[in-house]
Amino acid sequence: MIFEIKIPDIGVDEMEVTEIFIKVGDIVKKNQTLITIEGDKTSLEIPSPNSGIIKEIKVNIGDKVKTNSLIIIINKIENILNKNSFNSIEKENDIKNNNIDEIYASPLIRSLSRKFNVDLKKIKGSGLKGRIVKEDIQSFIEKKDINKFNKNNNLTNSNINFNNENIKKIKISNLQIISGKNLLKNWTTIPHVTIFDKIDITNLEIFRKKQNKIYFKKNVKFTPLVFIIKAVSITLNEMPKFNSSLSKDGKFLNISNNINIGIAVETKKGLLVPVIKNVNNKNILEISKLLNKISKKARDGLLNKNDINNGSFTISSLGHIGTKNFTPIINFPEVSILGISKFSIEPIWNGIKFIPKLILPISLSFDHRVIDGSDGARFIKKIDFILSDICNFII
Ligand code: CAO
Repeated sequence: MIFEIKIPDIGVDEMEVTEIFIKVGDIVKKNQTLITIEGDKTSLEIPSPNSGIIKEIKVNIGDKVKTNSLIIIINKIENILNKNSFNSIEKENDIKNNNIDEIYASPLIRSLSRKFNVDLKKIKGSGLKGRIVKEDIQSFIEKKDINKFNKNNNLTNSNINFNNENIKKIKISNLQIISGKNLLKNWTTIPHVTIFDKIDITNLEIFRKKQNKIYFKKNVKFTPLVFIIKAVSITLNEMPKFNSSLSKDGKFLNISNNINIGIAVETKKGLLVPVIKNVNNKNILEISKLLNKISKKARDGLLNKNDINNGSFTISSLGHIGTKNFTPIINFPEVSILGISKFSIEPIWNGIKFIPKLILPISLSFDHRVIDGSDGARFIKKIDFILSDICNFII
């Protein structure tokens, strides 16, 4: 008997077919995975509701499917075979299919394997009953990358011996491996321009110290970054191009209605970028509390997905360590990032004499496909204007 297999209720408008595990003529068992479909946030395996022989496959990889879309037609097995012959054909089919169904991996793992171009057949699963888990993929990629690196640098036949007893090997954390890949991609695919400036924050520092005295008893401490976040938020409101992302085809800009500022936080495992959401609706006290909360959460390894998603602009501050300046890398899909270095007293000429001023070096990297140098300069000047006269902007 012919049986039509349709997409069950997927709860979203449509999903994309990303894997097809069977071909016409294959014998499938009840509950055997037939295809995988993926949406923005999830990936689903569609199992066969019956045993049977695949008669027709109605979809191709890349097709969009909806609830009730017809995907496969099978001949139900009871009608053409008795149980014994099913068992023997089933065995033969396992061999013919190279046991593709015996790769035990969740849809998430299958989706990860496609993302990182990993052949699951080459991985021995370390999970229950040989199930492939995330760590298996990570260590596979790690090994592959080390081999590739050695090969590219002609190290396989060792002009440097990595087993040499004088060399200490340090394992790179998984976070660094993943963020390293993103940094490389962002650095090599986004045409960065970085402009540098110095901002007079003498008045800001006087104001900050005053505020810190007032709030001392409430256990609140404002670092310069809190005011910088506020100044950036005001500037983004006026110059929304900096709060956007470029469409895949590069033909239009998606301007974000929310000003969600990501803050680069140094943690033991590597750099993390938690996001303070809707900064434009927050005062400096709220920003200060949120900055403390998310940076602590990041350092304690407690950030969840909601803490790190939907950023629209990033700030990276190395001021507390003491750099003169640096070129921050844009955090895709954002189009610009602000770097903060260490402030110090500098002699500034006022037309008559040199006077000591507290000067903060900042750097703005932006995607030159989206932002012109002149707009970049205007952005920095606006931040300069706000920070030099902060009281007027926050009170
Ligand atoms: N110049 C001089 N001193 C500065 C400063 C600056 N630009 N910015 C901060 N400071 C001071 C603070 O005032 C504070 O000093 P006091 O205790 O005397 O007031 C001290 O440095 C420590 O500040 P902080 O680090 O606790 O707080 P913050 O708000 O400045 O920064 C955070 C928070 C989470 C951004 C920061 O701790 C951090 O992790 N930075 C790392 C960012 C990073 O690694 N970026 C990557 C760059 S590229 O890879």
